[in-house]
Amino acid sequence: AKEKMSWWQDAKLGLFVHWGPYCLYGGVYNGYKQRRGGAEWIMNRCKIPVREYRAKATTFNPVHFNADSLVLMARNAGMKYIVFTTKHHDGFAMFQSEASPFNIVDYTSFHRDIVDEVVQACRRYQMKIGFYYSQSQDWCNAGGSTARKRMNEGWDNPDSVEIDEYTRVHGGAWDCLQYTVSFEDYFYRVALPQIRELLSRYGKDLGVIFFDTPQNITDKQAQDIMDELAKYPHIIVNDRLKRPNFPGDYKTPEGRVPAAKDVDGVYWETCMNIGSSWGYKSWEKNWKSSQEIIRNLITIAARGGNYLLNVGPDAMGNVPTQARHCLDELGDWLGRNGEA
Ligand code: JFZ
Repeated sequence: AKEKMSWWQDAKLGLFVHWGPYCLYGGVYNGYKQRRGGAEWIMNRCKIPVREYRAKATTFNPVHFNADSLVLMARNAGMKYIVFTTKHHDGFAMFQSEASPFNIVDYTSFHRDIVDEVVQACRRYQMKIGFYYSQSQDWCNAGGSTARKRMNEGWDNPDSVEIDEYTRVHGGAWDCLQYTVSFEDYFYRVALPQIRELLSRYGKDLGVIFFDTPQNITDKQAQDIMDELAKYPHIIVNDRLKRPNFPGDYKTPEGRVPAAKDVDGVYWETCMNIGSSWGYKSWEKNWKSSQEIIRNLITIAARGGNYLLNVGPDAMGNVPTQARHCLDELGDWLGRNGEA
């Protein structure tokens, strides 16, 4: 067993937070409900032009956000770590960055460094912190990858027939601003420098890095990230940096509880929504009951895994009431049933 995994294996339960300017749409674009995929994908699903999405992002002003209450919410639910989206596929950094002006401090009038506030609050409450970072997909920084995979599904923007055609012949990109430089350029000018920024600021505190959707990245680029991480040997890395040569430290079956025989003897974590979307969805109807969540936790723990439960704060910085309520009930149950 790897020594660095011991706190993680004991933790069992964590909070996933998907938060960025996509929450301003809440799963609705021009009055049209985005049908497929999580609401954090709205820019891609509805083919929102880069300039338009960026302009929307400048209005991000979540004045109700309070990192202490987020961390306390997790703690009261019995959670031992938080994995926070420092940059999702839209490319917006929730931290100040020299590598791209498209970040919460330099691009909005909010100006507060949200990642820094979350890390500081985690320090105050002995909560372990992990960072989600989209290393390959980046829809607003030039050269970032744009999800070639789902091209043939059709898009959720009813007005997008022309955009669809453009997308089809441009490898998933829907805006000429996405193609002005190469992926190589994006990777070494934005992704790797931002990872360095996060590590140099918080490497000591960091428990986990959660990479995602490894398309486009080369083995050389993945290795360059691993070389940075080698300076912080205590940091745990998931299995989504680059397949198949970078298996990371644990497996991430998503949205489901795997069969016991499939996860025997491996480190694993299931991430799951309380609703049906990772990012905030204003018209969410499918909230899971706390009973379902508790049953999942028990099964996951019995099979030796971790449970990473997700919430998506809204434009003001509030966690939806239904999610909050579910976490309250989870914490109550753990309190009554032996959580130390
Ligand atoms: C990715 C993201 O695209 C999504 O927005 C969210 O952040 C989620 C946690 O991760 O989506 C995935 C990634 C992997 C799988 C499915 C969806 N998978 O392995 O089945």
